[in-house]
Amino acid sequence: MKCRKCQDNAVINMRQHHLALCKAHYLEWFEAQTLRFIEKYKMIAPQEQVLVAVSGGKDSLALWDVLQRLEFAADGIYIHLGIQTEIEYSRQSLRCTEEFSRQRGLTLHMINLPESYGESIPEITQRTRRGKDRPCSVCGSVKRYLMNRVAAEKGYDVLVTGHNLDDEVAVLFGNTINWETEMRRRQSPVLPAAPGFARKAKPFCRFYERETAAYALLRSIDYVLDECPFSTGSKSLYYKELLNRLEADSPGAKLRFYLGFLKARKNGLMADQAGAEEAHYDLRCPQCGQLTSTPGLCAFCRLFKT
Ligand code: Q46
Ligand code: ZN
Ligand code: ZN
Repeated sequence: MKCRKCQDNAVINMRQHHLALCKAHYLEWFEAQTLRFIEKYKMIAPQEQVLVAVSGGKDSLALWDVLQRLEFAADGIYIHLGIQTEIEYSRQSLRCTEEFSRQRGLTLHMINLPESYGESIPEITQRTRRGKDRPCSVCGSVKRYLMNRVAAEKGYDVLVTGHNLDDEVAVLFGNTINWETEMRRRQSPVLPAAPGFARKAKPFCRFYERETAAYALLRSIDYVLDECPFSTGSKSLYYKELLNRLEADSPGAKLRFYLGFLKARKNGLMADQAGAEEAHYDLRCPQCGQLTSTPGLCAFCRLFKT
């Protein structure tokens, strides 16, 4: 297979775009597409301060790399979750993240959950008996809270995450077949800022996972290869498998599903697009001062209430 642009050997063939590219042209295409999505969905304005949620995985490190190449002022935030099973997931992902930021001289904010709050994610889950063996809901709310707080306290304009098309389509599929209309209403490439909360954006939401993986590999980014051990057996992995089968039979199906959703959204199908999930957060947590939607302690402080 030859590169569409220069006739060198192609390193990737994107069937959904009818496009095969060599290494140099793929890297160029990937950066240009990222910028196009950022501009199209008004994710980041040129002078804004960006905070990248970094996990040590391919998507978030690739995103930080591209934003830096596109000359956005992008710092990183990493949350050490204390997930130390046999693969020592947290230690490996921290190593990749720290090396990445050190090599490029980038600013990395770090929060070490066990050190700062005395407990790891699995320990909080066990003590609070929330989620049984699956700590993902506790983990998700802890990460959201800490990232929102750091973004607000340090004055970042936008918090970006490395969610790719496969992630977004799996969430959309789950929310659709379960009729989670409220969740679906909030799914968007960009969520506007609300008082006390930075804007949120997903610049990779239109890239297939294999495209972000190819970018990370071709740029020789050293990322953590293992998935978090708690992702095994999750609903979202199951949806991804189903959607992969659909994609194999019908190339481009995932992208069409997602773009169709965005079009419907734009045309007002998701009525009352109130915006950020935090739009109704108008009360303050008496303990940490963070904005919350219900009276009393916020969800994060409630986790640590003994
Ligand atoms: S890190 Fe946390 Fe994920 Fe691991 S415990 Fe679940 S939510 S799977 S992105
Ligand atoms: Zn080429
Ligand atoms: Zn609180």
